Amino acid sequence: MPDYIMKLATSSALALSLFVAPASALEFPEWDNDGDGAIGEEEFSTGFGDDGAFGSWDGDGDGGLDETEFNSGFGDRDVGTFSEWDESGDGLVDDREFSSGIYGHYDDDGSGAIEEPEFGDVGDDLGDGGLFDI
Ligand SMILES: [Ca+2]
Ligand SMILES: [Ca+2]
Ligand SMILES: [Ca+2]
Ligand SMILES: [Ca+2]
Repeated sequence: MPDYIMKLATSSALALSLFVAPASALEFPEWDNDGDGAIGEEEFSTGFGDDGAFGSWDGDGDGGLDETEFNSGFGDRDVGTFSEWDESGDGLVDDREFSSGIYGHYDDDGSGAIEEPEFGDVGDDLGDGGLFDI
């Protein structure tokens, strides 16, 4: 291949790469580890890592959200009632109940998985400091 074509190819590849947006943490395919077109509960919590709101909402650090912590965390978001989230009924939403509650909240159609359109809502709720930090 003549030199000038090589140069052209190289420089246009460079130019192209400038237009490719950096990978965002909210790219659906990156969360869908097994590529089945849906985000399972495990993939979901992996995606969030430690970014969940749970720790910062647990004001007294007892490892669970009582009703006051729960309500002040969600504010006036429509996520259902505290008792729906507290599956064990012990008056605290622990981290497991929290993540399954969050998951169920986004699984709009109750299919047991978060598909790409549902995933869009996750992005809408994700602030700079993590989920619901807006
Ligand atoms: Ca998957
Ligand atoms: Ca607490
Ligand atoms: Ca509980
Ligand atoms: Ca679903």
